[in-house]
Amino acid sequence: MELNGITNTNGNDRLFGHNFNHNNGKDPFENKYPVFELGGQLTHEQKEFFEQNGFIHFKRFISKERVSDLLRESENIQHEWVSKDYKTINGVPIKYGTDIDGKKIVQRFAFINQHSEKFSELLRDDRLKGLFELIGTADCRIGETEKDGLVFNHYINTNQSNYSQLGWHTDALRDIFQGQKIMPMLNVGIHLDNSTTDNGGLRIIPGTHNKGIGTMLFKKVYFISHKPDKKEIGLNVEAGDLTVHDGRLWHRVARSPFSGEKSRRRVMYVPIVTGKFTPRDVNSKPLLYQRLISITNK
Ligand SMILES: O=C(O)CCC(=O)C(=O)O
Ligand SMILES: [Fe+2]
Repeated sequence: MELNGITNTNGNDRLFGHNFNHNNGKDPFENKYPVFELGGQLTHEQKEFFEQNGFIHFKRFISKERVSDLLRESENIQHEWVSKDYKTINGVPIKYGTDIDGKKIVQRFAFINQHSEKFSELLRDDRLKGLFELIGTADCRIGETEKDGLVFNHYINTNQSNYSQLGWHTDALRDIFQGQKIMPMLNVGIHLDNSTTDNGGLRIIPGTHNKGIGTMLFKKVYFISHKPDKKEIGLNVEAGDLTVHDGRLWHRVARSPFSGEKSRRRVMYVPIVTGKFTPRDVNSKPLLYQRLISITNK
């Protein structure tokens, strides 16, 4: 596979677990694409990689201690939402499911930043503003009150889980459902579990972000198709890493071939947006894509 001039022989053989426990001394989090550190300002090399591929991976954005703290905080918020039986947040359906111990859990939180200082503080990190340059317009902002705000995804593969995968999609399609022109946007992922490609996880097709509207609309059947693509790559991430993908990039979340604890994967996303300010509030109604995510992808 061609990836920014790097030949990726990556592993379809590594995708489904053949060498999960014995890496022959290799770092299981190594990737065939270059990884970076996120400072205050992007380097020329980082910008170029993103422009060509539509995604970029930064190591160790936050510490493991901070990750644990955020996971604990999500459990507190989950406890509140489950006990109060909230159905939606700002009109976005909450996805509930069951954990391996039979406990009811939240598998997709929207606007979690509006429910805790720890999450809202994370979005004020100055390094995130450095990413605005990847869009380049003057009015870039973190979508704290727009789209789905800071989303917290919790995938687990059990019989009663409602969320173990997510079909092919681009995030920019949401603008069409909102009746708006497709605007540039970035989706920033903050990963909270270690996740290697042989345990499911994010799959992207590099370079599909700038192939025009036909590719964006019709490359796959939105949210329904789960079939691996010849050109897809998986990302090996550690808890605390940050990834960015262009809103028009095709991606999916593969189900873990394992079940139970080993399949657990928690990752947050926040959009960086530009153009018309479209906040959501308690009176907002679900959009079609929000319903689709909530009813598909078991
Ligand atoms: O879980 C992931 O890594 C991706 C989730 C995603 O694509 C989405 O929520 O739109
Ligand atoms: Fe997505």
